[in-house]
Amino acid sequence: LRVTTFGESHGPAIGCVVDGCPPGIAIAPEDFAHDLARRATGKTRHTSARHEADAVEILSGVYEGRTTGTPVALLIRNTDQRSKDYANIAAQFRPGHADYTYWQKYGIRDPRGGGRSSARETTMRVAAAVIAKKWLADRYGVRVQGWMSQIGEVVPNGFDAAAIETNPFFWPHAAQVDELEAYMDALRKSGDSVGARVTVVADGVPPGWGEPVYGKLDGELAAAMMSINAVKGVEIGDGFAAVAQKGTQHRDEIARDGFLSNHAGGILGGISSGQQVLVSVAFKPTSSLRLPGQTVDVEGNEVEVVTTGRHDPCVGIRATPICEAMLALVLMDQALRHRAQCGDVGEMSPRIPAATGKKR
Ligand code: EPS
Repeated sequence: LRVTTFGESHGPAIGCVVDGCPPGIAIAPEDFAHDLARRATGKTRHTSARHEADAVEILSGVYEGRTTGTPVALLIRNTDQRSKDYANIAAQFRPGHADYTYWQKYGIRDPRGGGRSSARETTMRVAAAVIAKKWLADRYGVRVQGWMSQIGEVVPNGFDAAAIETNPFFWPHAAQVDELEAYMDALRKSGDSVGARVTVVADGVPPGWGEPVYGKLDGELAAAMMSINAVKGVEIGDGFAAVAQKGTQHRDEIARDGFLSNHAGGILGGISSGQQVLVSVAFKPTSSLRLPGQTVDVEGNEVEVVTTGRHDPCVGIRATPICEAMLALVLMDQALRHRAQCGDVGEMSPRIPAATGKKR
């Protein structure tokens, strides 16, 4: 599976090409609405006020409601650009922003809405993954779900999966939502931004997906998550906490009916173990701030930068569907690769039954 996106935040449209989809996947323009709305701006006061309909046009690869096996091209037209917001920073670099590196690399950049480095680009990842989520669910019963597992210093002090979709933060503990609303209101008033952590899991992944050395499932997941704008860290399973663990603590012992723990995050030696695949992603605080900061302009003069316009005080708030999308796309790719090499799951012999067992 190959996915690429195109388009800029303030250009006429954004889009993606999803190449390598099996034929016969039922897909209609309205299938995209749910996940795109989960990611969109302008839904609550805690995210950017830009209003985009995010209506998907299917340009190719689908005939009479089913994928044909040819590249699927999806397009979303931008409708709410306010490019004058960027006039004052067109010749300056926001500290902490890709403005600086784009300029150093290319010597030219589209400053409107951050151009290609805008969070707007993630829309098409979510759109592409609607196809992947559908295929994974229908073909293998794999289900992908994410939630916000930290914002600033605040962590969930309870977990209820049913709470995740009932609040604007994808927070898994309803009793804390008022606290988060107040936290975000104070942050927005202060003009500052904050980072966040998002956790995504995939249930129902059979053992065997991923390649043992090059193309490891965890390696591909890390690369996919790090390719999301604003991501600074990725952990699989216990991740960096494994540093302080003993082997007896970290190893996931195996009983006849399943693993007894899941410190590995469902991946051993780059290959899925049949347990829940667990990935956690760190988002940096947004760098577009109205609080003045020190920087230079394109001539190298020291200047003070102030970013006006509509910005997310925490990009992590909208990141749950984006991380889900990257997890689903990587899993679909790995499933197809596994199938190409080893045949379908269950077709090989002999194997012990998958130890899907208990979670941590
Ligand atoms: C963004 C700035 C805002 C956000 C945008 C990401 O856009 P603008 O400058 O045009 O008001 O709304 O996010 C989206 C439009 C989106 O769909 O995610 C930025 O600086 O990254």
